[in-house]
Amino acid sequence: MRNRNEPGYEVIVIGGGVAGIYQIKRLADLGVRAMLLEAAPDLGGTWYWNRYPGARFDSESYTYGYSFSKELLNEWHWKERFSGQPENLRYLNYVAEKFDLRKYMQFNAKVEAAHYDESHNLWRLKIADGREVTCRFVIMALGLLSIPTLPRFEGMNSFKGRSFHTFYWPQESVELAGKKVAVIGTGATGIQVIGEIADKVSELTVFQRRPNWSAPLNNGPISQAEMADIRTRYDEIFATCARTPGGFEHEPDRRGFYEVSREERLKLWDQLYDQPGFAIWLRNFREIFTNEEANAEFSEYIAGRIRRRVKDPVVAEKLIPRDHGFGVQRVPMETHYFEVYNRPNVHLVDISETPIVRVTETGLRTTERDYGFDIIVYATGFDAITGGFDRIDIRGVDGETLRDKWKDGPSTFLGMLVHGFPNLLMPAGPQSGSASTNYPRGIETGVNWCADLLKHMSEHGYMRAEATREAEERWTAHVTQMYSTMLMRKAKSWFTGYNSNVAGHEYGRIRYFVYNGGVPKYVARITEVTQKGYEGILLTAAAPASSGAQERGCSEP
Ligand code: NA7
Repeated sequence: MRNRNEPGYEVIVIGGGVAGIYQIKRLADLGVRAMLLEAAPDLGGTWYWNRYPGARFDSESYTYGYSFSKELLNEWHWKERFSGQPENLRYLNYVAEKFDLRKYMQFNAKVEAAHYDESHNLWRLKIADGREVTCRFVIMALGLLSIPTLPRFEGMNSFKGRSFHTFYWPQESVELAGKKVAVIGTGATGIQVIGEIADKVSELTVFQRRPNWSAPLNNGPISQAEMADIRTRYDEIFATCARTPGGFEHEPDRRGFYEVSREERLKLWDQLYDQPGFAIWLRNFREIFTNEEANAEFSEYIAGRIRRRVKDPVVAEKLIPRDHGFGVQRVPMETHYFEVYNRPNVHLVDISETPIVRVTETGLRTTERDYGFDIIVYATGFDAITGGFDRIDIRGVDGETLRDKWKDGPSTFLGMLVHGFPNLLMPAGPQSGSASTNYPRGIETGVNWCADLLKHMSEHGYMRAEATREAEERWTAHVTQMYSTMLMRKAKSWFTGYNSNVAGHEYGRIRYFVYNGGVPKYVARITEVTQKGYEGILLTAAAPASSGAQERGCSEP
């Protein structure tokens, strides 16, 4: 029998999405005794869950896939420029099968608690089925948008039809034909689902509290010949992603907004509007992100586009955001979204004017009237970034809970470590380089860095890694300071920690969730930390039972 005070695994990875899958691959390659625990019945994370019609990448597919294996890159054919959920889940399964990773994964294994046992320098994890597993290192690959949140309307359980959050869209196909459907929420998800189902349902009623700025995705198929060409350019594509602030193929227009004439600006915007993906956001002038006037001028350009696409001028005006400018939050990408409102079976209800007062047995009641529905879809967003952490009882040194430590917002070192929580690593944590960028590119960076840290520790006999308080404070101050120049700081969005359905996440209590310095700066900083012998991280030898931490080395004075 195993000694209760020896870790059962060297590393446990929590979460089997894009980050967890690659993390376990790296650990397997290193020969580390590791296991991955996933709450869902199978792997895939975001792409396991979000099965709503229209769920797809906003990254170009070939920049979203993993870059670590040439063989994988040569084998996989992305069939659409912005691939949809079913294909994305097939891809992740393909990766897991190809590299024989399933043997390291346990499903239906919801971790409820993770407590650091200081005297034995190990983590004790409690799984919902009652098991306890232990490990030296715990790697949190919990996902940034993995905790869906519902409104708190009265009567939600009384509805006799079907209702679900988009995250939990049923696995079996949902009959939409002939149905009266309500969608609540017009964020990126609502915009995708509305565009996709409008012509499949009998009546679609959209309940919009605030409109979002949105622009055409301009998706399209990728032919065999195009894919063959992409394969020859993968090195170049990933090099571009590594060079750009967002980690995408899109490079900002480095001419100054006011250095070019208005005609030049309009010419650029006309071109960008027809280009795929985030070009409209990220190939734009950099002032869009920082300068109110520049942003307002561009927002007005997009408003003009909306007015041209929506026939009813009253509806068009309702679809134009007034409380924020274009691109101060991750831009929802749409496919025929605005044209949907020209259909006779689609109705827009502005719930900022006539709020929903309750859910009834047959539908929804606003301050104005009752609506009858067969299906209510909640596209109401997520307890973003820290939600996954808050749902686990994580306790570090002296029983301090992470939930308490982060109650007013996260503080981390590099978005990957937390002072007081030794040997807890987050390859794509809050304040890391992932959230505001092309997510898998950030994930690979974080996963590799965490794997390299473990390798370094193993090679040098270190058993315990903990960010110093000073390093964490400096990083968090740096992340906070970077918000000050960005219009994003004003956004009522998950980038600033706003969620009207989660107590304490009201607008105005800003949470510094994302690193805004861009990919190259982030990578340069974490590389510098490594090169300086993991500066800011206290690396020590094992802390054997009750003998206290026996410091063998410390990489920072
Ligand atoms: P978002 O962007 O947080 O959008 C949620 C939407 O739901 C937004 O329009 C909200 O309106 C609306 N909402 C939330 N709660 C309510 C209540 N109680 N009543 C009415 N309307 C509500 O989440 P998404 O899932 O769309 O997108 C998340 C990310 O996923 C996205 O950025 C992509 O990167 C992928 P509000 O704005 O709060 O007035």
